Amino acid sequence: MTSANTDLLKWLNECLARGHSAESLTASALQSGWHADVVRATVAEAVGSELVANRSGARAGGSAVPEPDLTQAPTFIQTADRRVDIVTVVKHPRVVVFGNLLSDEECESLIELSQPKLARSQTVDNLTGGEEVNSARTSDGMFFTRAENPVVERVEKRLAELLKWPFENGEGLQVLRYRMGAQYVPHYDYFDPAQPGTAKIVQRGGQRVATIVMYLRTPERGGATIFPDIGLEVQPVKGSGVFFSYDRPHPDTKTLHGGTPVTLGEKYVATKWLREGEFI
Ligand code: PD2
Ligand code: ZN
Repeated sequence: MTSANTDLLKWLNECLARGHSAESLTASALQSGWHADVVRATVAEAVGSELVANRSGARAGGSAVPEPDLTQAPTFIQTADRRVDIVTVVKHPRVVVFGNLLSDEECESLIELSQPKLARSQTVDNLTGGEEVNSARTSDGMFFTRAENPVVERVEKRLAELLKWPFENGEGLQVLRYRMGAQYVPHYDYFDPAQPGTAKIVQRGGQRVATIVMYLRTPERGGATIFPDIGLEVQPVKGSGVFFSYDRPHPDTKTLHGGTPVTLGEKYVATKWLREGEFI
């Protein structure tokens, strides 16, 4: 049996930690001239150890989940292009509030680029697996495809690195606009396994395992993201974001969350949902 190569293993581990997928790294290694058997053995070893590392945050029976590296209790994480602040950390549910996640220019570009497609928000219909207008969410929304434009791609790459989760496992970025009075009643972001439409939805990349809601415009009043099970309220401050993960599609993850009504001004967010596997 061919064994793993130490240099290649080191490089693979670094790239996986930055959010690159095993598939794209395999292709790069082959292109650089590594022997296919060596690549296969080394990727298998790197992916195996990555799953073990990621699983340390998951509970028995749960999936591996995205997780920023907070092992040294850092006050910030330096990504390739931005120093992101760690503002608040909760262990269970895993919630991390990031400051300085997006620049003002990125927030404004995302709002501007979303305008042509903004329409009354739709949520996935659990019964049919299709989409429907939902009275529980009174915002307007649209989806970008992954890497649809350079700003979206830059933000998505930053998130992959920050959360140590493959870029390819992310759904397209969603932008939501909440006008005065608009809200998002408390819900879970995972797909309910008891619903008949879920089987179809999870064919594309598996379950959702984490969410990051990024604030693009600060309303003057209201619009907090709330976690009723733990009494947490995150203020929607432009450029910051709230991340939370759920290692199983179950209320015991305590990830019930909602957006309180905007009572003055207007709130914009961009939400990124992360799947277990590649979202095609
Ligand atoms: O905009 C929010 O605060 C919010 C709250 C709950 C967004 C989402 N959920 C979401 O996009 O899933
Ligand atoms: Zn949500």
